[in-house]
Amino acid sequence: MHTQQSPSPSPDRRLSVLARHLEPSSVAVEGHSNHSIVGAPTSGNDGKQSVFSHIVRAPEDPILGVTVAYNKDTSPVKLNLGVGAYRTEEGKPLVLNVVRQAEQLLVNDRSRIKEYLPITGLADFNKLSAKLILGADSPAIQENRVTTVQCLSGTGSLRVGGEFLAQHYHQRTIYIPQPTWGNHTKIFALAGLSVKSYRYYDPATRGLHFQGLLEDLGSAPSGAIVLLHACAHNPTGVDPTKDQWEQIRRLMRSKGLLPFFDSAYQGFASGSLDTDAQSVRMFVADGGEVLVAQSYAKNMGLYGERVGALSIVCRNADVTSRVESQLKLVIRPMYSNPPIHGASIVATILKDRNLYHEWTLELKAMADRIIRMRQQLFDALRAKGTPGDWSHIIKQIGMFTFTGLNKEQVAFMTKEYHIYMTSDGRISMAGLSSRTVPHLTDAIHAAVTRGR
Ligand code: PLA
Repeated sequence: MHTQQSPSPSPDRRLSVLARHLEPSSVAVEGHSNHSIVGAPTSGNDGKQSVFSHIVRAPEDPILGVTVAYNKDTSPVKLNLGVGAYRTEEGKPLVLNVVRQAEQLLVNDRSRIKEYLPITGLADFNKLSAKLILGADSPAIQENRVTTVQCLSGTGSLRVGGEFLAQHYHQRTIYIPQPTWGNHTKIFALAGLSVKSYRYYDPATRGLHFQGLLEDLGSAPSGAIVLLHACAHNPTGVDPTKDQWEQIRRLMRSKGLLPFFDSAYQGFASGSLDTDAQSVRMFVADGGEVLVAQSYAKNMGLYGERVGALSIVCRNADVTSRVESQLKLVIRPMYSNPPIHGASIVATILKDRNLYHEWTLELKAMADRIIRMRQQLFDALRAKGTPGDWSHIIKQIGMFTFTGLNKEQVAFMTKEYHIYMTSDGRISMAGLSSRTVPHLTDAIHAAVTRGR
């Protein structure tokens, strides 16, 4: 046994231990007799089958698998419009200027340490995140009715919220829009909720199926949870109008349905952080309870840093603090506490007036470029005389266009044009540039006129 005084093993000894582990004829581990391990099903050198040999190969993820296929393609004209990740006009990933500045400040600050964060994450980050989504002057925040916990981006925030509800909420059914982001079903089902859907999109009008939505939520059992996309609905790019949100709110409150907002694109829909938070704020303003999952993946370009937050707005401060105490019990056995770096970047930007302002400009520039891509693609299809009404491309908002192209047309475009997108016909407008619009236009034209 090593004590604090004992010297660490010499490099030679470590090497010999390593060599013994690698040697096929010996599986002995120091301090253990050989025969306790030889012949064990996991020993690997006895010609026996793997204990995992029954495992069947899983399919790739419907969204992230598109990137896997794209990476394997060697064509110089290949184009990835699958995952919703922002690209510049040059087709390159973008690290925001403000993020670079914040990182520099963090590196220069010698007082910064790498200790564990609390289970709930970085306190400043949590406060600022709640303000960002609920509004700086939100009465709910002032009345201490909001608990916010830092989670692993949007996905982790949804999962923690789902786990909390499955353990502590009386109604374990969640209604998700049809269609929705593909991961929603799995996140909530694995959290232990029963997942049902409500009508959302009407393929005939390529718009909101408002009547269907009201009917389905109207017949949901009292207390059911309802997943709502705060803005820039994925994959359809179709959001309710302000009036429609108000009707949804009234219906949900009258039936005691519990809203769970997924806010993965704040600032990306309209270019304004406040406008894109309007739906959430309407539900908080009536004093009722709300859950919100926030992601900084898209609006701060922090995809791989995995920064997000779950806020639960409750009726009063006392309930709120009890809810927070239970959230900690949900988080601790999952990943103990969240990572420090990404949340520090966000907090640095949100609390500095100048950085914050600069961020809003960079965000607006990204949103505007996406909107320009919509116009360019629409104009190009019109100019080419491609059959069909393509006006939905400029009407839809956010990162994606739900083109209406079917599975076969998508497969054709991938095979013949090396254009990669999800099989439901969703394209990430953020992956498009003026340079690639003509190629996409040719592909769409060929796909829809094929066999005519
Ligand atoms: N919620 C919605 C509606 C999303 O579209 C996404 C990401 C998330 C949550 C989760 O994002 P995060 O965990 O990275 O914060 N959707 C992407 C990526 C952009 C993905 O599928 O993971 C998409 O292409 O749909």
